[in-house]
Amino acid sequence: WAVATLVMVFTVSMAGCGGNQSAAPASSAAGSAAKIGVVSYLTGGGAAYGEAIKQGLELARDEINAKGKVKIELLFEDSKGDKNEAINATNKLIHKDNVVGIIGPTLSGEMFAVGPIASQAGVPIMGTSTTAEGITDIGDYVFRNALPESLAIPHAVKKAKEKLGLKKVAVMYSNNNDWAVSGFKTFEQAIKDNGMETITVETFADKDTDFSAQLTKIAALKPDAIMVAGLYQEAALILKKAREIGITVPIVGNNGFNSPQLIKSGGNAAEGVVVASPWYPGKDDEKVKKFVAAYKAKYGKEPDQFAAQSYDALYIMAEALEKAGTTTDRKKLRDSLANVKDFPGVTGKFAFDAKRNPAMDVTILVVKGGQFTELK
Ligand code: 1QQ
Repeated sequence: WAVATLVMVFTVSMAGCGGNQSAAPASSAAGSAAKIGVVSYLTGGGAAYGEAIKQGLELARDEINAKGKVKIELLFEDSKGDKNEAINATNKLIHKDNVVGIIGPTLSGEMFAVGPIASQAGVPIMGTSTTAEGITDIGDYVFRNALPESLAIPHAVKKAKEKLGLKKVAVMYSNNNDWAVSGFKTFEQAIKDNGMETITVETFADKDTDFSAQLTKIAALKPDAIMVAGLYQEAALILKKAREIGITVPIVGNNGFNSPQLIKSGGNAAEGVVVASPWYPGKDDEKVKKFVAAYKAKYGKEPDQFAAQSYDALYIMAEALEKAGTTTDRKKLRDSLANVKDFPGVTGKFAFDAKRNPAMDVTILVVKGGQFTELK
């Protein structure tokens, strides 16, 4: 109710400001920068996701602007991982800043909250990390270059079963996070499809810090592995507690595990973690090497998956703007985005399918020596 009320109040107050139109009001002279809004999880517990996303975008923006074709201006808004903050940020970008398109938000739950607003206003919005089931079903203006977990998780589960000889597994997921709930369902299906058995399902919530009850129960059941759908904050604590109480079996994670922050917070307990990703910085590919070198030069560290996906996302937006021949027309940008094919990104060759989801390759990673390495 609170959300619905907020949206209504905003819509009414903006009624005189010319919202809900297909083109962003052209306040700019021809040839000026395209305004792209960014809604990202920049502060709070999951800020390492947003920080990587911001850095990837800023590097791409600087490179694109230096090339002198389409110019991009990025307008960042912090969602703090909160649906209401994401809604306010999206409304501001659409109605006040008059952006031509939006990149973000970071969490699938946030996209379920703001995707309908952008769609209704006719503003293309592209998630770079929103991996839950059903994201692009929100509407024709909703895109993602994030690899959907319906594609990633089955690969991770299959490979983990083959390499680690799994038969019976325990599953844990955050039940107040839309993305983790979706990930849990995808895990369950993949476990079934690979002929394994789920011997228990344990839930927790985002921001929980004590996982002893769930893990003590799991330890007594002696599974061959634990599959966890959760963000790195909770996942790192789960890993530590599991190892502390003597659980030594492999742990398979979903997209939340793809941040190096999991390894930083989890330390030794993160060793052996398995996760699927479209990004692998050690890939023998010229484009990847160039990106990794430029990122390291700018930020003094290797780019993670979230940085790589946002870097690609801005290039995809820029290409779509260039092909559409506009910096302000939201409808033209949407249609141009929908036609992006064979884009050579650092996360692989990229195209949107008919439902504005990406078609791309997956690598299965395992944490070894404090690093993500390829599980071969
Ligand atoms: C989602 C995710 C998260 C791990 C992003 C940080 O994949 O919410 O869809």
